[in-house]
Amino acid sequence: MITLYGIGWSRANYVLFTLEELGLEFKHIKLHPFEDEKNSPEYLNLNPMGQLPTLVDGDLVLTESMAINFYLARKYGDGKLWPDQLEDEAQVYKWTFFAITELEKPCVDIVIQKNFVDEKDRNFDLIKRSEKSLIKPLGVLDSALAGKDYLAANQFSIVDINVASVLSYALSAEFDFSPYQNLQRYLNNILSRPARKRAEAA
Ligand SMILES: N[C@@H](CCC(=O)N[C@@H](CS)C(=O)NCC(=O)O)C(=O)O
Repeated sequence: MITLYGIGWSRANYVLFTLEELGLEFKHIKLHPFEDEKNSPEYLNLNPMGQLPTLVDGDLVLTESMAINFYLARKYGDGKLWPDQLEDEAQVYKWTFFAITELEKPCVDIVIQKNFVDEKDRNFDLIKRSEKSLIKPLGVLDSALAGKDYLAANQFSIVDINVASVLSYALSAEFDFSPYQNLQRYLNNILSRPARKRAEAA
Protein backbone atom coordinates (compact mmCIF):
# COMPACT_ATOMS: atom_id res chain seq x y z
CA MET A 1 0.00 0.00 0.00
CA ILE A 2 1.32 3.43 -1.00
CA THR A 3 0.77 6.44 1.26
CA LEU A 4 1.60 9.99 0.20
CA TYR A 5 1.88 12.75 2.78
CA GLY A 6 1.45 16.33 1.60
CA ILE A 7 -1.36 18.61 0.55
CA GLY A 8 -1.85 18.98 -3.22
CA TRP A 9 -0.39 22.46 -3.61
CA SER A 10 2.85 21.57 -1.81
CA ARG A 11 5.67 19.74 -3.63
CA ALA A 12 3.46 16.69 -3.15
CA ASN A 13 1.89 17.88 -6.42
CA TYR A 14 4.94 16.57 -8.32
CA VAL A 15 4.31 13.10 -6.88
CA LEU A 16 0.52 13.22 -7.31
CA PHE A 17 1.07 13.83 -11.02
CA THR A 18 3.23 10.68 -11.22
CA LEU A 19 0.87 8.53 -9.15
CA GLU A 20 -2.03 9.59 -11.36
CA GLU A 21 -0.05 9.08 -14.56
CA LEU A 22 0.75 5.53 -13.45
CA GLY A 23 -2.82 4.86 -12.30
CA LEU A 24 -1.63 3.72 -8.87
CA GLU A 25 -3.88 3.39 -5.84
CA PHE A 26 -2.70 5.32 -2.84
CA LYS A 27 -3.77 6.83 0.44
CA HIS A 28 -3.37 10.60 0.53
CA ILE A 29 -2.72 12.28 3.87
CA LYS A 30 -3.03 16.00 3.23
CA LEU A 31 -0.46 17.42 5.64
CA HIS A 32 -0.04 21.17 5.35
CA PRO A 33 3.41 22.82 5.18
CA PHE A 34 2.41 25.76 7.39
CA GLU A 35 0.70 23.76 10.15
CA ASP A 36 2.09 22.00 13.21
CA GLU A 37 1.09 18.46 12.34
CA LYS A 38 4.16 18.13 10.12
CA ASN A 39 6.26 18.52 13.29
CA SER A 40 4.51 15.73 15.21
CA PRO A 41 6.88 13.00 16.47
CA GLU A 42 5.09 10.47 14.23
CA TYR A 43 5.68 12.52 11.09
CA LEU A 44 9.24 13.55 12.03
CA ASN A 45 9.97 9.87 12.36
CA LEU A 46 9.16 9.55 8.65
CA ASN A 47 10.62 12.85 7.51
CA PRO A 48 13.09 14.34 10.02
CA MET A 49 13.07 17.62 8.03
CA GLY A 50 9.36 18.01 8.82
CA GLN A 51 8.76 18.68 5.13
CA LEU A 52 6.39 17.44 2.46
CA PRO A 53 6.13 15.20 0.57
CA THR A 54 6.92 11.80 2.04
CA LEU A 55 6.04 8.52 0.37
CA VAL A 56 5.62 5.25 2.22
CA ASP A 57 5.52 2.12 0.09
CA GLY A 58 5.59 -1.04 2.17
CA ASP A 59 8.79 -0.90 4.21
CA LEU A 60 10.22 1.97 2.19
CA VAL A 61 9.95 5.49 3.61
CA LEU A 62 11.16 7.98 1.02
CA THR A 63 11.56 11.75 1.21
CA GLU A 64 12.68 14.24 -1.48
CA SER A 65 10.07 14.74 -4.16
CA MET A 66 12.33 14.08 -7.14
CA ALA A 67 13.77 10.90 -5.60
CA ILE A 68 10.20 9.74 -5.00
CA ASN A 69 9.32 10.40 -8.64
CA PHE A 70 12.38 8.51 -9.89
CA TYR A 71 11.49 5.60 -7.63
CA LEU A 72 7.84 5.45 -8.75
CA ALA A 73 8.77 5.72 -12.42
CA ARG A 74 11.30 2.91 -12.17
CA LYS A 75 9.31 0.64 -9.90
CA TYR A 76 5.84 1.02 -11.41
CA GLY A 77 6.40 2.62 -14.82
CA ASP A 78 6.78 -0.68 -16.66
CA GLY A 79 8.85 1.13 -19.28
CA LYS A 80 6.35 3.98 -19.42
CA LEU A 81 7.97 6.93 -17.65
CA TRP A 82 11.64 5.92 -17.71
CA PRO A 83 13.63 5.81 -20.96
CA ASP A 84 15.50 2.64 -21.95
CA GLN A 85 18.74 4.13 -23.22
CA LEU A 86 21.45 5.37 -20.87
CA GLU A 87 21.89 8.54 -22.96
CA ASP A 88 18.19 9.37 -22.53
CA GLU A 89 18.34 8.52 -18.83
CA ALA A 90 21.17 11.07 -18.61
CA GLN A 91 18.75 13.70 -19.93
CA VAL A 92 16.26 12.74 -17.19
CA TYR A 93 18.90 13.41 -14.53
CA LYS A 94 20.21 16.53 -16.23
CA TRP A 95 16.90 18.36 -16.59
CA THR A 96 15.54 17.22 -13.24
CA PHE A 97 18.64 18.54 -11.45
CA PHE A 98 18.47 21.69 -13.57
CA ALA A 99 14.86 22.16 -12.41
CA ILE A 100 15.67 21.83 -8.71
CA THR A 101 18.93 23.77 -8.74
CA GLU A 102 18.23 26.55 -11.26
CA LEU A 103 14.44 26.95 -11.31
CA GLU A 104 12.72 25.72 -8.17
CA LYS A 105 13.82 28.24 -5.55
CA PRO A 106 12.95 31.36 -7.55
CA CYS A 107 9.63 29.80 -8.62
CA VAL A 108 8.73 28.92 -5.01
CA ASP A 109 9.81 32.35 -3.75
CA ILE A 110 7.63 34.05 -6.36
CA VAL A 111 4.58 31.91 -5.64
CA ILE A 112 4.88 32.33 -1.87
CA GLN A 113 5.27 36.09 -2.13
CA LYS A 114 2.50 36.56 -4.68
CA ASN A 115 -0.03 33.95 -3.56
CA PHE A 116 0.50 33.63 0.20
CA VAL A 117 1.83 36.97 1.48
CA ASP A 118 -0.43 40.01 1.92
CA GLU A 119 0.42 42.76 -0.55
CA LYS A 120 1.42 45.14 2.26
CA ASP A 121 4.03 42.63 3.53
CA ARG A 122 5.17 41.41 0.12
CA ASN A 123 8.92 41.36 -0.59
CA PHE A 124 8.94 42.98 -4.03
CA ASP A 125 12.76 42.94 -4.15
CA LEU A 126 12.76 39.18 -3.73
CA ILE A 127 10.17 38.81 -6.50
CA LYS A 128 12.25 41.00 -8.81
CA ARG A 129 15.49 39.14 -8.01
CA SER A 130 13.78 35.77 -8.49
CA GLU A 131 12.28 36.79 -11.83
CA LYS A 132 15.68 38.06 -12.98
CA SER A 133 17.43 34.86 -11.94
CA LEU A 134 15.02 32.84 -14.09
CA ILE A 135 15.83 34.65 -17.34
CA LYS A 136 18.97 32.70 -18.23
CA PRO A 137 17.84 29.16 -17.29
CA LEU A 138 14.43 29.65 -18.90
CA GLY A 139 16.17 30.78 -22.09
CA VAL A 140 18.35 27.66 -22.03
CA LEU A 141 15.35 25.41 -21.47
CA ASP A 142 13.39 27.19 -24.20
CA SER A 143 16.20 26.59 -26.72
CA ALA A 144 16.45 22.93 -25.70
CA LEU A 145 12.73 22.53 -26.49
CA ALA A 146 12.90 24.01 -30.00
CA GLY A 147 11.13 21.52 -32.28
CA LYS A 148 10.65 19.08 -29.40
CA ASP A 149 7.65 18.01 -27.36
CA TYR A 150 9.56 16.23 -24.59
CA LEU A 151 12.90 16.55 -22.83
CA ALA A 152 14.14 12.97 -23.18
CA ALA A 153 13.88 10.24 -25.80
CA ASN A 154 11.12 12.00 -27.82
CA GLN A 155 8.59 10.55 -25.39
CA PHE A 156 6.73 11.72 -22.33
CA SER A 157 8.67 10.67 -19.23
CA ILE A 158 9.29 11.46 -15.58
CA VAL A 159 11.55 14.39 -16.46
CA ASP A 160 8.62 16.17 -18.10
CA ILE A 161 6.57 15.69 -14.93
CA ASN A 162 9.44 17.03 -12.82
CA VAL A 163 10.28 20.09 -14.90
CA ALA A 164 6.71 21.11 -15.74
CA SER A 165 5.62 20.65 -12.11
CA VAL A 166 8.35 22.98 -10.85
CA LEU A 167 7.41 25.60 -13.43
CA SER A 168 3.72 25.25 -12.63
CA TYR A 169 4.46 27.26 -9.48
CA ALA A 170 5.54 30.21 -11.62
CA LEU A 171 2.48 29.78 -13.83
CA SER A 172 0.18 29.84 -10.81
CA ALA A 173 1.80 33.17 -9.85
CA GLU A 174 1.09 34.45 -13.38
CA PHE A 175 4.74 34.58 -14.40
CA ASP A 176 4.99 35.75 -18.01
CA PHE A 177 6.25 32.86 -20.16
CA SER A 178 5.49 34.63 -23.45
CA PRO A 179 9.20 35.35 -24.23
CA TYR A 180 9.72 31.57 -24.11
CA GLN A 181 7.45 30.28 -26.87
CA ASN A 182 8.80 26.70 -27.01
CA LEU A 183 8.58 26.40 -23.26
CA GLN A 184 5.09 27.89 -23.17
CA ARG A 185 3.90 25.34 -25.75
CA TYR A 186 5.62 22.54 -23.80
CA LEU A 187 4.04 23.56 -20.48
CA ASN A 188 0.58 23.79 -22.03
CA ASN A 189 1.04 20.31 -23.42
CA ILE A 190 2.40 18.63 -20.27
CA LEU A 191 0.18 20.41 -17.75
CA SER A 192 -3.00 19.72 -19.71
CA ARG A 193 -2.59 15.94 -19.38
CA PRO A 194 -5.59 14.31 -17.67
CA ALA A 195 -3.33 12.90 -14.93
CA ARG A 196 -2.15 16.39 -14.03
CA LYS A 197 -5.75 17.62 -13.91
CA ARG A 198 -6.65 14.75 -11.55
CA ALA A 199 -3.58 15.58 -9.43
CA GLU A 200 -4.67 19.22 -9.20
CA ALA A 201 -8.07 18.12 -7.94
CA ALA A 202 -6.58 15.83 -5.27
N1 LIG B 1 13.76 19.13 -1.23
C1 LIG B 1 12.50 18.81 -0.63
C2 LIG B 1 11.81 20.10 -0.22
C3 LIG B 1 10.53 19.85 0.52
C4 LIG B 1 9.87 21.14 1.00
O1 LIG B 1 10.54 22.16 1.26
N2 LIG B 1 8.55 21.10 1.15
C5 LIG B 1 7.83 22.25 1.64
C6 LIG B 1 6.41 22.24 1.07
S1 LIG B 1 6.40 22.49 -0.66
C7 LIG B 1 7.69 22.14 3.14
O2 LIG B 1 7.38 21.08 3.65
N3 LIG B 1 7.90 23.27 3.83
C8 LIG B 1 7.73 23.34 5.26
C9 LIG B 1 9.05 23.44 5.97
O3 LIG B 1 10.11 23.43 5.34
O4 LIG B 1 9.01 23.52 7.20
C10 LIG B 1 11.64 18.01 -1.62
O5 LIG B 1 11.74 18.26 -2.82
O6 LIG B 1 10.89 17.11 -1.19
